[in-house]
Amino acid sequence: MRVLRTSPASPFGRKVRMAIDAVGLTHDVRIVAADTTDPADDLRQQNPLGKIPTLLLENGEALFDSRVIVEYLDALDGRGILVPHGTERRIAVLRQQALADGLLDAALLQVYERRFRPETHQLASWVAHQQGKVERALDALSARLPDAFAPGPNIGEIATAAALGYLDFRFEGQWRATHPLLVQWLGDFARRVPMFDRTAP
Ligand SMILES: N[C@@H](CCC(=O)N[C@@H](CS)C(=O)NCC(=O)O)C(=O)O
Repeated sequence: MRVLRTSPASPFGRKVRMAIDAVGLTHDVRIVAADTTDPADDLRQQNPLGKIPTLLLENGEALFDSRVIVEYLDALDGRGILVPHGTERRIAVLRQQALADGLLDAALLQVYERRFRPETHQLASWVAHQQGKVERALDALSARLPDAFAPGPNIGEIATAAALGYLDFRFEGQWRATHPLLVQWLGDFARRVPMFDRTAP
């Protein structure tokens, strides 16, 4: 059986768990918790980067990062659910994923700055630089809500939901006050994709 190394708090892990469900593989992938800060966790043997999510295949191969795992799931599935067929749609959805993933990278860097540096060594200008990316990405997501193609959900939608869910989890949902269209979009997504609530941290 395939194994997904992840943790309940990981937004990239949440993205992949939703993607696994979207292609109907939830019961074919076992979730095994990983601790990225623990040198004794065999995650570092499985993925030299020591990052989650990492997908372990039955042939012993390990897949990372989340975008490669999504490509694998999409190729396995073949129906174009995660990444729709047709160049225009495909590129639009992959670009949407890149935007949401980039938002997450910038949010995670802020969390790590606070988590791993003593307060006296934290750089406010660096945090502000990352927060600028988050805010511009939110504006862009709001100005152009993720395209939905039947049957879906596609990876642009899934990655966007994972990113907004992380801002709810780690940044007290402050984005909600300034981005009502995205609030509505996420509510609709959650109703359409039950795995969003099921993977909440
Ligand atoms: N580009 C990677 C990002 C993955 C990532 O940043 N994962 C975080 C947890 S959500 C992690 O493993 N952090 C631990 C570390 O960087 O050492 C992906 O798409 O999978």
